[in-house]
Amino acid sequence: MKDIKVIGIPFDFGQDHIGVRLAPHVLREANLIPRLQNIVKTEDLGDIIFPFKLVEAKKDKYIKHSLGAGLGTKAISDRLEEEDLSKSFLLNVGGDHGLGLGTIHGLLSHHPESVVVWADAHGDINTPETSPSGNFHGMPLAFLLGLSQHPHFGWIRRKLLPNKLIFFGPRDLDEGEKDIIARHNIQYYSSEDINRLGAKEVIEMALHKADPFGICPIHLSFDVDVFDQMDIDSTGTKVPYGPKLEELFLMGGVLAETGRLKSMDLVELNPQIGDAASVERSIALVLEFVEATLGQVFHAGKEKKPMPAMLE
Ligand code: Z70
Ligand code: MN
Ligand code: MN
Ligand code: MN
Repeated sequence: MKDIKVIGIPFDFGQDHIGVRLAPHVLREANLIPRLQNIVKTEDLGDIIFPFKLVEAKKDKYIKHSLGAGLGTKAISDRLEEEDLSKSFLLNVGGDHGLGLGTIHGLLSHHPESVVVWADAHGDINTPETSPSGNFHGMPLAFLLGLSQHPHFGWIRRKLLPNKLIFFGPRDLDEGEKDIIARHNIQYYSSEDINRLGAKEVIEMALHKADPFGICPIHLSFDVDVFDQMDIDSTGTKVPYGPKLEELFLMGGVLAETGRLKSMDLVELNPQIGDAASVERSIALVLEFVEATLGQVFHAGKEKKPMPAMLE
């Protein structure tokens, strides 16, 4: 890989907070692009444009904003499919986690064998039938695995195999999600597992099971609510008892050092949640994480980057 491509995805049909669509803008304002430029040549591809969420005249039975979510994720997938990613790392800046259906579906056209690490406090694997909320950001994996059908998602034509999916850090799963995860034997490492075994050990074990020969490209779908609620405030659904900060940074580093981490989603940062100081702190943490992880993607084995100051 010789450069980074950044694409803004202000997709917010997956939940009811409006602020997530502002995250690509505020991260650019906080110098995301120049900071990545310090690592390696970085190209900003701009934003994918979505219509604003309208109040629905008639609520879909199971999925809120299902038309926007269906058309929006298709637009994301199509956009990623047409992009030349042969020599680039792709950073997708959301938006809510519903966009993961679009990014991963599009990436599977480039790398059909991809392993997906889903770092999240949640499972995001509800079907419309098991969802307690009707929020699409709790469902993208059910569509990606082919477990859900819905008229607005009839465009889906690729599947992620359950043995290529790894959950990292979940601690707030719905009953229906637990069933699905058990039934499909999906790898699952709670924050308790991570704090007990260590992120390095967990990721190495998980990658070995998903890809014993160590040849598959890796996509990291990073929901910022995987951070403990004490570490991040500006996200819609904070959950306590998250993995330690250092374990999360280590996870990014271990993935980077495989040399196979090719892409990443960064989702659910909401700059309209929290007071000014906590918004600033949340943005700083997210930037540190991206910078540390991509620094290791491009400099693995060359020089050791010091730990970010906030972890010392
Ligand atoms: C719940 C649902 C969720 C993020 C909340 C919550 C899902 N399982 N995901 N916040 N990021 O409504 O399906
Ligand atoms: Mn999520
Ligand atoms: Mn989440
Ligand atoms: Mn929410």
